[in-house]
Amino acid sequence: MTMVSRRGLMAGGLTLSTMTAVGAHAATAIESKRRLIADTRSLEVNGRAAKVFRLSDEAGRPGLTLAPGERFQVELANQTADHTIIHWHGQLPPWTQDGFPWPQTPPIAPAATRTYDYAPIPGTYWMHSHQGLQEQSLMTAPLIVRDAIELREDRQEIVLMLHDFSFRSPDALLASLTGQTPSQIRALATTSENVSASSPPQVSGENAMGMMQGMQSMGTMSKKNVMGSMGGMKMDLNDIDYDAFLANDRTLRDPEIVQVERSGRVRLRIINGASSSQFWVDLGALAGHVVAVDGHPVYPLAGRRFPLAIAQRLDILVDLPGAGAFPILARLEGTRRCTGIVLTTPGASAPRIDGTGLDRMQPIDNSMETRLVARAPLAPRQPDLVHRMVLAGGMKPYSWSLNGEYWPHITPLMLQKGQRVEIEMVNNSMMAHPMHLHGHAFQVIAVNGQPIRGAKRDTVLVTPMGSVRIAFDANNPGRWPLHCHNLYHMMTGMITEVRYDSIKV
Ligand SMILES: [Cu+2]
Repeated sequence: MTMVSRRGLMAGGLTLSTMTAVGAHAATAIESKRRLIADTRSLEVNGRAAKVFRLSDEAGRPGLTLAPGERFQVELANQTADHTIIHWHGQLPPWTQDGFPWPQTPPIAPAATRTYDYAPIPGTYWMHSHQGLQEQSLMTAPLIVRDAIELREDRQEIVLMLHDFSFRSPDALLASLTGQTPSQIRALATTSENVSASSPPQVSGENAMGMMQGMQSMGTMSKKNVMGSMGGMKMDLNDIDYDAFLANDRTLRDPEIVQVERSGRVRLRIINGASSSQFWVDLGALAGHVVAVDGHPVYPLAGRRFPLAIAQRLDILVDLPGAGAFPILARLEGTRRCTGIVLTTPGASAPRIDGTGLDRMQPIDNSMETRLVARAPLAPRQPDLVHRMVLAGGMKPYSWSLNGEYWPHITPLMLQKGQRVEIEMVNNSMMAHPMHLHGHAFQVIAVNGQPIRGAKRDTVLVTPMGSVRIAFDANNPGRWPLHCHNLYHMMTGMITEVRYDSIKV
């Protein structure tokens, strides 16, 4: 019981230092399961109500926050009228608890519950539905796993979760992209040879920019909000024109105001939970240091603006320069649109931010990625196995593929337990793809053919016509999705499977 009240205090935004003494024995004090409830709610966005999903703990707070050393012992209750399945994004559970609708792990029926029990890894994670388009309707929440070192650093923790929001139904959004209904899209997946796609993988050498053989499909692309360019070619951004962008469920018309101490020390945990939108995190006048990406520590990287692809997270340490109001903005790539929260010290009033006067943001890129260095890199080792994967597709017709295949008609990437595996992802399209591998933390070891000893992550951006090579140790046998985390790319085919050969299907 003390645990519940302590977490209640934390949600109020007190500095963690006051709770450290309790936190030290919290791990042993917890024996009962956490309860996580999936249900629906009414959310007001810019004065208009919408029905959306909700994932909350037993006290009604979004998602879950686990104490240092606490196991992920959770009972998930589906109180919606739909089947659902929740994925613990970036965590490394056994594959049967990962939350993907495999035949072996079907979705949870309405009114049913499912239990989970695994050792979580610390950091900033999140959870979201992997069922249909539920993620777009905010079946998403933070999953924060604290560790003892963070508690000792005496910083106020501020979670900032981003969403893209439309009053239109997700089905209607998808239909407007494809010109088809969801059932027609499923039928399309069975006739993938009708869709213009790149030729099978023909990567040669390390230089992805040599991958120009798929360029013939680009002449067919046209789009009203085309932005940016690459060598004179157009690149595509922001498939959907959203009604709003949310920061902790609110827009900048009425942003969340977070009380902070004068000269306070904070840890921002920023989660891009948007379905199809990528942002620049903009600290404004503040200077910050990125200390973790996708939950995994990196050597501190200083800056004021940081790219945040779909599904990625950033832990940023900020030391406030005294008293005042400090907006923390998330600015949509390729536009002037933004959302955010405001940190205010006692007595300071929050400024009105309407986004006018802001400059248009460039597309996000991998300029930060190449400067990140993992604090706990993989041991140097030659790969036992290298898979090459071509990312392709376009706006007309709206469909996206991996190695020319469309889910569920795919050929799994096979591997064996104990192998060091590398995957070279080559983007043959004019859109960036945030690629997510379930069940493993990978290290980014090359960007656009340039070798790096980069960050460990679970989601990495592969820029238009660019390439990224990742490495991981095959240490978690199972069936694991590897997919683009743009929901509409995934739903039109851009997902495949990484499968251990020991798994019988
Ligand atoms: Cu994509």
